[in-house]
Amino acid sequence: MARIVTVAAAQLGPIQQAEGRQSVVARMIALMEEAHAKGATFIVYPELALTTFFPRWYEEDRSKMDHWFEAAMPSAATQPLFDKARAFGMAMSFGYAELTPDGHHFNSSILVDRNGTIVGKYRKTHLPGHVEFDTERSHQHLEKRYFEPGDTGFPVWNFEGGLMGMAICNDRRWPETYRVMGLQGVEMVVLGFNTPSVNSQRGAEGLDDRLFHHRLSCQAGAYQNATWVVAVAKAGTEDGNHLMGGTLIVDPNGKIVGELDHEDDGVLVHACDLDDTVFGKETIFDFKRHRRTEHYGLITERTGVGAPLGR
Ligand code: CDV
Repeated sequence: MARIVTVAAAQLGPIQQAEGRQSVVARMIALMEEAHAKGATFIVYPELALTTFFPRWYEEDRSKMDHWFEAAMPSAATQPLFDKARAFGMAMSFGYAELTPDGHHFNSSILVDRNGTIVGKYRKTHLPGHVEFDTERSHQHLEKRYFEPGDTGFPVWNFEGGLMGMAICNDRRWPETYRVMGLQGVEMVVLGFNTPSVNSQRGAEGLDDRLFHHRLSCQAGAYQNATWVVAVAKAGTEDGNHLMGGTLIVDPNGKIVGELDHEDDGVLVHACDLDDTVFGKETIFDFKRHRRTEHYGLITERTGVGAPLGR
């Protein structure tokens, strides 16, 4: 029997700085209602879904940015989202800025089961950007200032009848992200992103290139690990700063089965058969038979580029 996960990739349009959590949660609930009407049982929202992409704003005193973070989850503002999900019997995943009780700051995402229980948490590993204000850039990207690198690694959970993993935005560009989950047999990777449509250090790299790199990364990760990938954008213009769309679902053969073509709130629903992962996992990407770990040491021994091993 097929193992179907009917997933809704729930793209959010722009969230301005002035928009409060309550309003955003109402938009997320509207997307959930649409997803439910279209038969979805699992809804995936973007990275930092509850707020504007605040790491674009420099603040000398970092503690003044704590108001963008959630000290509890569910919080008062997000409780209605959890309630609606439970009423629909809808599993969900979304990203938010997490402030832990002992004062750590992470860019996090969670898996919530159909009963509204948080069963998994992932904290973003590959933080892009910089720590200090950079006058050379067309816009700031201060994730390294406001977040610590995640401490979770890339776990995979038994969830919705399959093996589920999470990643966040920049993580999708790194093959290690998918492979660590691939080695746990992952069948679906869900991820959210906030990607500026222009490279802040190279203005010539615009929307077409950014979308190309995004698709390339998600498709390669899916194919090379025989997994579904569900990638969800926060898109549109936030206080004058444009984020690309490109919410999409990739099958385990690396093919895009659906992609949104706008930058507003919207859902993309697809019935994903987790058994479609089997062929790739048992043939060309049967890791046990084909991987040669004796030659992969540099991947964990070195972070940056070092001396060549040949002559
Ligand atoms: N939020 C992100 O991680 N954004 C990065 C940008 C800065 C390149 C991304 O990989 O899309």
